[in-house]
Amino acid sequence: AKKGFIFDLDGVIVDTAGFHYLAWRSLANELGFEFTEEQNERFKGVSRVRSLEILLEIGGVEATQEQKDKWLVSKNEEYLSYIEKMTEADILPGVMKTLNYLKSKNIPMALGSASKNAQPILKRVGLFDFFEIIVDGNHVQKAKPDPEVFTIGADELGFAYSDVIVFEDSIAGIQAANSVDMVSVGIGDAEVLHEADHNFKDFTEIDTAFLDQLINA
Ligand code: B16
Ligand code: MG
Repeated sequence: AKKGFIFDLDGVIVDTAGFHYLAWRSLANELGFEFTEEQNERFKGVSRVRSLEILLEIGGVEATQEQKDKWLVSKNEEYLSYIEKMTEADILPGVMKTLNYLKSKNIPMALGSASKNAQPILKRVGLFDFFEIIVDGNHVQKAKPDPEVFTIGADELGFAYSDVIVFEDSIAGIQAANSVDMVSVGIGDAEVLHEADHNFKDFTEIDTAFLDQLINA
C-alpha cells in the first residue's frame, strides 16, 4: 500500500468525551464548582494529568501533588465504570463502514490515542484486533500537539509521514499531524478544526470516493 491511516480513539471511533465529561464534572462538583460541556471542549485530546491542571485552574483550586494523585485515581475509576458498560453499539456512526473499506483494500491502520485506557476500550467495542499497531497514552512521553503518538505509529507502520492520513477530533491532534506534514482529517465542527486539511461532521459524511482520493493521492 502507498498510504497508512492513523485513527484517534476518543471522539473519532467512540464517543467517550461524554464519559470523561461526567467524571471530571463529578470531581468539580465535589470541589464545589460547576464544569460545563463547553469547558469540556478544552479537554479533548489532552492528557489526564494536564486535564486535571486545567480543571483546577477553572475552579481556582490549589492542591498538593499527593491530593492531585488521589483525584486522578478517583476520576479514572468513575470513567472506567462508564467504559465497562460500552458495547459495539458505542462505535460512532459510519466508522465501521470506513474501517471495513480500508481493510478490504489492505490499507495498514494504526490507532493513535492520548488515552491510557485505549486498549480496554477497544476490547469492549470489539476492535482490539482490528488495528495493526496501537499507540496510546502508555507509549508516549509527549502529549498532543506534540506529534509523538502519530510519528511512532507511522514509523511502526513503515510509512513516511507525508504518506500518512490522520483522523482527529481535537485541535491539538490536528496540529500534531500537521506539524509533521501528515494529511489531517478533522471529525467534528469545521470551524473549531479549521486547521485540518479536510473536514467532516462525522464518518457518515465520508464516502469511498473520498477514501480512494486519499489512498491514491
Ligand atoms: P485517559 P484521544 C484522549 O483520547 C481524550 O480525548 C482526552 O479527553 C483524555 O483526557 C485523554 O485521552 C486521556 O485519557 O484518562 O483515558 O488516559 O482523543 O487522544 O483518543
Ligand atoms: Mg480525540
